[in-house]
Amino acid sequence: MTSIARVMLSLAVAIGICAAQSPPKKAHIFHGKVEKVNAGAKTVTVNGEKVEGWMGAMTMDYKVDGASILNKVKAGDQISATVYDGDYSLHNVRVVTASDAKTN
Ligand SMILES: [Cu+2]
Repeated sequence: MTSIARVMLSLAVAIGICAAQSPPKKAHIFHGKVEKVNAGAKTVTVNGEKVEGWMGAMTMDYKVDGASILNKVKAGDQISATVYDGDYSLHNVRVVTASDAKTN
């Protein structure tokens, strides 16, 4: 075997091992109402609906996948987000219905 072939083979094995160790996590869609934005802790307190196989209906603090979303949501907003098995943070948060509350 040439040294190039040897390198290619070990690379292929390494990639194969990486892929085997990180199977795609199951995604769920989360719906809830924002109770509070905790800018310091970079979390949002959300009254969430039950997500089968992920979380019951409850109000709790969730981490978000980027701090910028904390400026886009406010108390009273209905949001949806993508969540993954084994990861209790909210990804790709979308405001579904903005709160009527005046924020000036
Ligand atoms: Cu919970």
